[in-house]
Amino acid sequence: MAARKSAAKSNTSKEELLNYYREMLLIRRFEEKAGQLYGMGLIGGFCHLYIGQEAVVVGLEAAAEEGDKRITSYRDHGHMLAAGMDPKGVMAELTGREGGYSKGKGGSMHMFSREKHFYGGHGIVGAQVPLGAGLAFADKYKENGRVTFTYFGDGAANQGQVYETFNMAALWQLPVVFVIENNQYAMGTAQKRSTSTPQLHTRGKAFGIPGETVDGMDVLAVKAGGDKAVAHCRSGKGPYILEVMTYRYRGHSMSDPAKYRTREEVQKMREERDPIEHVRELIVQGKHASDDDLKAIDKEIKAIVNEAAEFSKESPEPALDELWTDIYAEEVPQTA
Ligand SMILES: Cc1ncc(C[n+]2csc(CCOP(=O)(O)OP(=O)(O)O)c2C)c(N)n1
Ligand SMILES: [Mg+2]
Repeated sequence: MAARKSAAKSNTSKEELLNYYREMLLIRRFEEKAGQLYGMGLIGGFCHLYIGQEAVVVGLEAAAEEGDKRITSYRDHGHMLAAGMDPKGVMAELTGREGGYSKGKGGSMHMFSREKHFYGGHGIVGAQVPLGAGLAFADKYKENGRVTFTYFGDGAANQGQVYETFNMAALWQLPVVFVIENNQYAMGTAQKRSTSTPQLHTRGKAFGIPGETVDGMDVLAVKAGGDKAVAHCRSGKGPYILEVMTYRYRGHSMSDPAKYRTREEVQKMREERDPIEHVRELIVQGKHASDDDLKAIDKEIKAIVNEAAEFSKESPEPALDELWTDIYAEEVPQTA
């Protein structure tokens, strides 16, 4: 892989780098395994993999504090793992089993964890954006200093409800970081075919929302951008837009004919810009770990993912009477 410069390289500690490596590798291996289970017919319905985009969520989670919230689209497994959700519960939800986060009734796009402040998992393009502002509104109301990361794609950035949300979030100065994961495609449509102004971080200008763009294949750049965005929101200055330039290696979902881009384009990104290889290089260059140490981490991650896959096969299917549960809220949650 070609050597890359990284802005924050010099002052990143060994622990931090190894942590990024571990977290991104967990997402990558988990997603590869999910792809395999899908191929074996163990996962039904939709399944959108996050492979290639790992540095986005790992960098931003490093900028988050305990109690901060996150909400995203259907491309959500990486966000759950980075938020600290249990890989077993996530994988078992993918296979539709009782041990899954939604007891096997939600699937890939519909998982939540109040404990980890992860609010889904949303299949309707852009729908999570106003919900994210709502979460931030609750925090502002409670004056608890929390920030909400509201993730959406470049395609979703052209949705009407995003701009209604920008207006209200700016009007009410809500502590929300709008993270636009610009992977350059919305299903099979390249950004240049759909988008009149491709600089998505400037989309808040009309509402007075500042924004910037960062390299989403470089976890250190994402972390630095995240720190700035979070500081802005936490200090009471209102929303911030962070456009993160990234790339997905796999198809839009598991059923993608992949005719809208060349193999060479994908190959080039994998070879020259891979976010995990990048951190691996920094670790090796800085002599923070030997090849054997890195191999041990790879093994450890593989074991976690294999265990999750086993659990997702062994956990039973939900009982039929589960059809009648979790339909209406039994209590209105009153969180502090
Ligand atoms: C309102 C709505 N319109 C269309 C779809 C079908 N659809 C699902 S994903 C998608 C593309 C979204 O692309 P982007 O926001 O860039 O996210 P990415 O998949 O690249 O992560 C579309 C059009 C949908 N789910 N909801
Ligand atoms: Mg996209």
